[in-house]
Amino acid sequence: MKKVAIIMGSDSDLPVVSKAADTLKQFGVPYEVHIYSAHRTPEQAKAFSESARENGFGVIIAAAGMAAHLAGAIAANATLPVIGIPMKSKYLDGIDALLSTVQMPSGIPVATVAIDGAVNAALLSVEILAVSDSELAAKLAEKRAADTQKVLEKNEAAQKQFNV
Ligand code: RP5
Repeated sequence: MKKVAIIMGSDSDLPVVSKAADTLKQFGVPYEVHIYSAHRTPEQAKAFSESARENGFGVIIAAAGMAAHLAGAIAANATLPVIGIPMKSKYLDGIDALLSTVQMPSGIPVATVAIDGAVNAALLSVEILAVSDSELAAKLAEKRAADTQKVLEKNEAAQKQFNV
């Protein structure tokens, strides 16, 4: 199976981005975590992106905050699907990173998830890999069904508590 790369701009992103790793682990999808910054380590970010396909990756998740150029810079140097996670920061609540990540020019796509949307970034990665992996697709269907069941149980509990 292809690996997912989880790249983040700083170790300060780890508390949120580690949820992507946890989610991939639940699906048994192999992944690697790296800290590369578009601004602080541009050469390393470029080298990683350029060699990602030959190194066995199928999807790259890139998380960054503030003037978040990481996902775009990685996408510029790779033709693998790149999923951007805009990270919330203390000044502009992540709107800065959201706009920096989502507003890519034509030709260099970045699939951007919600601010701090690490779980969805991982799920989208699994969905991409599951296009050609029926076992993984079955695991996704199972998770959807389990999630639906949880909401139905909460609905039932709420009805018992509030509806006479
Ligand atoms: C971005 O700047 C990082 O992705 C992080 O979200 C933000 C702040 O980084 P630190 O100053 O905490 O290292 O590049």
